[in-house]
Amino acid sequence: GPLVDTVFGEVERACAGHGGAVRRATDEPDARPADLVLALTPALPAADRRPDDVREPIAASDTDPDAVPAAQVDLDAVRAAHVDLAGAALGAEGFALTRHGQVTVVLADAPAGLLYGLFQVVRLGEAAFGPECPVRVHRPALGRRMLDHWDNVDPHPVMGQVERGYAGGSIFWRDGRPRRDRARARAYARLLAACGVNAVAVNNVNVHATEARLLTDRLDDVAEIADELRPYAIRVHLSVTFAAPVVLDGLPTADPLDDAVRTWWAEATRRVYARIPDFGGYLVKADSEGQPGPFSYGRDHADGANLLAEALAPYGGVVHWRAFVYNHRQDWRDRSTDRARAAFDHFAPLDGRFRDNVILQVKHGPMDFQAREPVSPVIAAMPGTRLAVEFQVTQEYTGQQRHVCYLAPWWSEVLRYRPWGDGGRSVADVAADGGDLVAVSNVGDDRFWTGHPLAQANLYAFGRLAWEPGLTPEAVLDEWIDLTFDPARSTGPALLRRTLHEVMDDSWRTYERYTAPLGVGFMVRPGHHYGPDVDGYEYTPWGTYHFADRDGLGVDRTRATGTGFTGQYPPPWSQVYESLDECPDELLLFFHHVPYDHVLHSGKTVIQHIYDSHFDGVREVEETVGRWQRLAGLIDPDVHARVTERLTEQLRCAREWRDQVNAYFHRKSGTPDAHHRPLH
Ligand code: GCW
Repeated sequence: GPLVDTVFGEVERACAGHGGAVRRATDEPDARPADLVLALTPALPAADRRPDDVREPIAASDTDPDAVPAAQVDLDAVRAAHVDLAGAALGAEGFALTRHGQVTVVLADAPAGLLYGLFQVVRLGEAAFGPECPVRVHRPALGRRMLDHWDNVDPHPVMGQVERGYAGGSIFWRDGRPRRDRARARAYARLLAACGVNAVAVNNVNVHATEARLLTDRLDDVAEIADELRPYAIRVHLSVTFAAPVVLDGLPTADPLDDAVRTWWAEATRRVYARIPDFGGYLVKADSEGQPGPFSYGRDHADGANLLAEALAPYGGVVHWRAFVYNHRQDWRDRSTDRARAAFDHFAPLDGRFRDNVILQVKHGPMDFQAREPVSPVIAAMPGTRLAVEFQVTQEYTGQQRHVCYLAPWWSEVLRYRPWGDGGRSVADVAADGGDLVAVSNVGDDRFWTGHPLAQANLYAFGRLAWEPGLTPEAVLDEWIDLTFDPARSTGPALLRRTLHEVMDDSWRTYERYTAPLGVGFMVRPGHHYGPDVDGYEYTPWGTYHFADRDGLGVDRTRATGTGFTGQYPPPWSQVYESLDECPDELLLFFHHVPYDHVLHSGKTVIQHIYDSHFDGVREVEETVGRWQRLAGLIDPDVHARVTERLTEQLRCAREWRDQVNAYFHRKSGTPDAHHRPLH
């Protein structure tokens, strides 16, 4: 099939110019259909290789007299020897990587497994061909590892081609049409498969007029993209508007319980599958930030999601139904409404009512992709519902791909968090149990894919953590460094690797230090969300407040005296967050309103922490700028120049954050800095 063709294409490409040869046993008359074995031997012994031979896996070759040509490997013997290793079925995507004599072998039950196995060989590079090659079975923890593109077909007057996109235009669409850059689309599919991503939503969750039509008369455009992604085992999903029957076909209602509406969705969905048989399903943002939804008809979100699920069920499709539902027109004077509560309040009571092909897609935090938030309590509240946890790879609130901000440590913390305390299941376990990991893409038509070249690491890390949530952020970064910069070929491999770790490992915490303090969030410029504006959202309808006054700051979300949000968590966290003594410092102002002289676990007062962390954060960016200079000459000059240019802006912006936040709290509190630094 096409996937096996892809694998062979990849191997042929790797062999090209290395004297390698590829033998495709599956083409032979006596081949059995289930024989998915990829056997690879290096073309030359390591000692004889030129530097540019080192990277690629080489299939069978007769240029090395000592190497056993992969083509001569006895496949039955390989299977027999490794049956124990594979044990249970490898599944649709799993593979076993092993060594058979001098031959590196990938075993798979299905073609996608072979593809992922090949990429694992590429990841290991030279090591895949030595005796130290790690022999093991790989199966993805999460069955669906999905990227949501917030891409518009017609550029939006405010948001442009990509909503919250910081990497140029859309990779799929340009000025109302598909881009039709096939090579680029293929290269993107290959990149995603190499990261482990297997599903993509091709348009923005805010579905405007043109994009609504992708479901019907513009379906060919979606099919075109599906054709490009399919050879790399990636399925296409579509964001649809809940009002589709009304806006596309003039039905009088989109009421989910109306028979004509149900028939409409059934028919529309039938046509989608007739055109795209492996279509993944629908993604829906309903009753959220102005998007239409079931509330308009007096129905709830289970009614809404089940309507689409019913239409998709005959074809095996799924609905990703977003839980990002809150009142974005709240009165800032109303202290009883708490945006953090909204998703739980709307959805937890519906647990058990969703059809089994509904996946409720929950942002990982209760607010909105801030640099620090607690884990959303919805994740622990819906045992009878399939959940997808949503991350944001695009750096809307984390520096917009102008700042270095390696997000894997943040996601890793979230995935390891145990909502029921030590010994209980983790967020990764909950998502793996019938659910997904989903992220908002950070890719555009930028020549480095992601605007900031180092932001590629976030895309890579998302895919890798979705495959294997237990990977450490440092290990993932090492993989990315190897694949991207190929230190083995550089003249300063140790310096290159060390510097990239120094620049990136802690960059998320650095970002946190110079922006909003102690989990309080926002303080960004309204609208575009870049740069500091402490009171920018304070008196707006968006529900994102810090409540700073002359005495203190933070949001009281306790049960005792606040909004009661802490009660949405199961124990022990309901108690930990409620308690001023137990609440972790980094989340203090998310859960509590405290005086400036409140003493943190760190021993510092809140106000002194604000000053210190902002000075520290900027100093760390200054160090990053210096470190990056050491890499001049060690990496591609264009990449180096692009990052240098971004770092200049990051430093400017970090200083602006420091000075605005420090000046603001100095003026509010009247408390001087213990170290007498300028507060402005
Ligand atoms: O963070 C907010 C963004 C919106 C986005 C929304 C969402 C696509 O500012 O641009 O809309 O979240 O997640 O739906």
